[in-house]
Amino acid sequence: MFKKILIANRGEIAIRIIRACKELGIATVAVHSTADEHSLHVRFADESVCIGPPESEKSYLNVPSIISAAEVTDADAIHPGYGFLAENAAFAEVCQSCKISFIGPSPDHIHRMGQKSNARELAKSAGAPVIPGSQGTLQSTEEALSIADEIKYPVMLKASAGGGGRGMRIVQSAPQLASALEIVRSEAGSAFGDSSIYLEKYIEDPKHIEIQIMADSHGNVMSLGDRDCSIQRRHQKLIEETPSPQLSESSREEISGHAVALARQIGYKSLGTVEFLYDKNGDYYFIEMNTRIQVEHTVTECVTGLDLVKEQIRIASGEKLRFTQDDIRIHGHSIECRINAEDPYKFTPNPGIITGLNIPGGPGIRVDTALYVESEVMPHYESLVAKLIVHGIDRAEALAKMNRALSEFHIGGIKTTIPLHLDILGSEEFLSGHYHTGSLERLLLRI
Ligand code: MV4
Repeated sequence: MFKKILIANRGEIAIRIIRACKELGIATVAVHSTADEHSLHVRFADESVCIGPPESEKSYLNVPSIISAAEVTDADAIHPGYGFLAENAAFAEVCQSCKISFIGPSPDHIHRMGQKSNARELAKSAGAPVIPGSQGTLQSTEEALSIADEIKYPVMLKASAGGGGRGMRIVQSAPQLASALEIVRSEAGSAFGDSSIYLEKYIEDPKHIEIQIMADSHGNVMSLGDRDCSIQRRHQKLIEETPSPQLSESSREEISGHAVALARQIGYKSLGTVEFLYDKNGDYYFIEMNTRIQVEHTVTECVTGLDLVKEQIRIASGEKLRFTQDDIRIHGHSIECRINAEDPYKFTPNPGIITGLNIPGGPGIRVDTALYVESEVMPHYESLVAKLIVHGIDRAEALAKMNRALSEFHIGGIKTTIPLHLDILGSEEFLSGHYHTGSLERLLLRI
């Protein structure tokens, strides 16, 4: 097992990782920008190193600075958290060449899944259903026109280096295709330095269902169930829950089976998330695989009773998982609300100093946050300031707990998404469980 882990992140996830390390008896090194000197993650770690000025590019994304911090503190592993360097294959490779363990999958797995057209082909060969579309990347406008003609419009053009909603465009009919292709190509070229594009049939208003998988280096691969992440706006998730309401047991099992088969086929070793779109006919399709610990891993922790960060660290150190698929039981229902420092109806960032804080508690309530009174929410970083997670015996109890906890939650000094969460929880569509990726935008038009 590792003796010392450097956490290449900030905020709630850095604290989450430090907590896992402490329970495993592993020493911790925090890294921080000059703006984060007084942050909780710095205080909670055994040691800390300043890695640069406030801007992410110069600190949390500054690879030489982070590697130097690991070398001077003699850390034997780096946990990247989510965001920042978490899915950067080049960074994972630098760690490897410096004899520092990267807590995540191999650079090759990160790279192969980061190329979304390649991920699609890998899923296809593992037997998972993929959305009708191109094979690999598009070679010409003629090829795009002929595939779209065959699968029928609307279609979607996607940048292979994109993902998570970046570099995508819907095309309604043939006359628009050539110009849309040029636009997506040029945007992808400047945003990702890679202009390869693929094409899929456009699925209208799907549910976003993802499967948490876990695989060790001893051939043990398992599913930890699904999450419904359909409540999103502009590809930012707001609410996640497990199990997904309105998903039949048979679909759940099938989708999980495809996620496990994919991980097994490619020899994946770490935690991972396999994303699917689930359409109005009950058909589902693989879209992407994430190779990091995700923000919403907490709901899976609640219903499985596992500590996913500890398992991720154990896997990276080469340990064998102490349980198999048959040991996994799903208990009750869990929901997470992401509390962002934003104007809840304009979705504009709202940084500031925290003047007061009342954190909800009681049975079945978990709050992951780096906030404290007089701490500062800065404009340099993403606006997630707290995750409120509830766990109940069923969905009705989880919903009641979430309403109760949201009403107790007070964050003074900044605007947050708490009022919007209360609106969503009161909406008929959310209550019914029949919500999809278009539901939130439609709800916002009515309030
Ligand atoms: C799609 C789609 C419809 N048809 N692909 C957005 C994020 C990225 N992971 C894939 N995304 C989508 N891909 C086809 N062929 C609709 C979306 C999509 C979406 C997906 C998941 C969650 C929220 C979404 C919101 C809008 C669009």
